[in-house]
Amino acid sequence: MAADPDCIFCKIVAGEIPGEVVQRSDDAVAFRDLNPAAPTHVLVVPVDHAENAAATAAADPALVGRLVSVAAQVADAEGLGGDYRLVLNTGAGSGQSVFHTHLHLLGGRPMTWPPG
Ligand code: DGP
Repeated sequence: MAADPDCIFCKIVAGEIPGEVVQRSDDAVAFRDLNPAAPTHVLVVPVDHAENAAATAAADPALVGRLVSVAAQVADAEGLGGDYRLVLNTGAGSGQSVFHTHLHLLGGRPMTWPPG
């Protein structure tokens, strides 16, 4: 689906509501999370709406790889030195709250495992 008129991330991608965009390409946009859980917390989203990473992978598997590439570029630009966490919450039970695919890039502090 190209865009969902009710989707907050589609609106950020379209510039209809504010977002602190740090990188943009034809098929992906990276912007800072509104409620950062780490000193660097950036969301990398596909321009095309899909409800989660599995749906994006089904529609365009290579796009998931491009999202990871964007996250790695942002991590470098943020000076994370190769230490960061990438998260794809998938489904409400995982903690997903916005149903437009988004890759969390978290860094700038020590990470613990397992996540909550
Ligand atoms: P998740 O729980 O995996 O669906 O993560 C959704 C993230 O999106 C959460 O960390 C907060 C962030 N978020 C929600 N609404 C907005 C918004 O309007 N702008 C920005 N920049 N981030 C948002």
